[in-house]
Amino acid sequence: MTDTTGARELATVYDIHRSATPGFTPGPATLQGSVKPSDASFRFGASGGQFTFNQTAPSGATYYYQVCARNAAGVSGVCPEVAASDVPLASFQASVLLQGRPAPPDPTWSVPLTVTLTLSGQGAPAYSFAPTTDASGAFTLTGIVPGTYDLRVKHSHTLQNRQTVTLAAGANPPTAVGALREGDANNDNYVTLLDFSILVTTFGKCTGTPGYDARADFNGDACVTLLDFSLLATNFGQAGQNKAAAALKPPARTVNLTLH
Ligand SMILES: [Ca+2]
Ligand SMILES: [Ca+2]
Repeated sequence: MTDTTGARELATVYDIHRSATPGFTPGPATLQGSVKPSDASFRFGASGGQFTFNQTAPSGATYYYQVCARNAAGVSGVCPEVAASDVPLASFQASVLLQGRPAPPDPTWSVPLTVTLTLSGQGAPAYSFAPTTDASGAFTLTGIVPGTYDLRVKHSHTLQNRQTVTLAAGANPPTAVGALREGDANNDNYVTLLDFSILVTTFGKCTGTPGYDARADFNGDACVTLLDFSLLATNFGQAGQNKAAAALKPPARTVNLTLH
């Protein structure tokens, strides 16, 4: 809320009241919280001073909020009122393609992912999810404020895919994220010699064997074999899709990978 009335420097506390009835009379029963000058980011006495008051209210109704200024002399007789209603939220199903696995549906297609949604033009993600795909590589995200987002999807040993999605309120059409490229054993969003080194160390081993390192099991069959090496070799030298990390792209070079 923005304080646009005069004499704001006289207020020492703002009380926030809520009711389901418009034009209600604020009192102890309607008080939801108070904001004081010491609260972060609120500049008392400055022109255009703002503060934010977040509250999760029961769904399905419109609520009316009043903000009353208060100081040692008492409570202001003028308490501006605003109405707040449910924001209709968006949901959508997305699916990834996973490399080196049997045709779906197959249990090896069920994997944990790191998924973020970032509002276009923003730096920090608005949402972070950790879904597990079903046996066909699909997952569903819900509870999202409609808008246009950068969708980023990564598995711990694949490169990241990024694309723009525009979400409307309610269920949206499915989004195909595409193939997540395998080979990023150390999860830095590049397939480099560092990943090859991890694979070499655990090559020929299966789960349960001392020294087995699942980070190099790119095709999810619980062993590190030539199949995994082949996936790494296919994607070697590539980087994930991530505008923010473009400056970190490693120098181009040619490397011959040989396993003995
Ligand atoms: Ca890597
Ligand atoms: Ca494998």
